[in-house]
Amino acid sequence: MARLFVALDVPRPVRRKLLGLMKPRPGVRWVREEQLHLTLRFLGHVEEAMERAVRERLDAVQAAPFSLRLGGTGVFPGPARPRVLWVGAHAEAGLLSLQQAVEAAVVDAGLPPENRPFHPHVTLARLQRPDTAWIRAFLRDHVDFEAGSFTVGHFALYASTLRPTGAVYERLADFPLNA
Ligand code: 3AM
Repeated sequence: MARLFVALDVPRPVRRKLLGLMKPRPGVRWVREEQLHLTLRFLGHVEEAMERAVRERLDAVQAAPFSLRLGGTGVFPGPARPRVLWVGAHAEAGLLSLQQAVEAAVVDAGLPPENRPFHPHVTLARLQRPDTAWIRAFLRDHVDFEAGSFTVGHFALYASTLRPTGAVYERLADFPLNA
């Protein structure tokens, strides 16, 4: 059984801009450059047969390439209990229609629907200590942060393996956008 998710890759120039935010700080576990991504759908642990069905349905997704702009920063679940520090994605039509097509594909494959709202973001760091003063200052300093725009021409299926040092992601398959 693999722990899977569907995500967008972040191209190198945009990753470099995100890396520029990552000043070492105790209790802040920054995401490694090669692991930066925007999750479209977390699938959880799935059996091999279900993984095959999901891959088939993802292969059949019809969606056009679109432009995506990353900017702004925030925390999950909220400022009172910051656990994840992220850069936002502007929720434009292209992104939302791909996310909906991916959702329909995985439900069609037999997985239960996601009923939580989609908050498009790229996780920058996991926060191991509630250093709320530092977080507040970071969010204030980066309120106008822009990481730039890029064209999304594919999405990917990833496996996530949980390790004591954090999750390690492996790209399993690429799905081009070509509608
Ligand atoms: O895009 P990010 O890095 O925020 O937090 C996990 C990560 O999201 C999320 O899926 C991505 C790849 O692991 N994730 C992990 N467990 C999850 C769960 N039970 C989850 N998302 C929703 N439900």
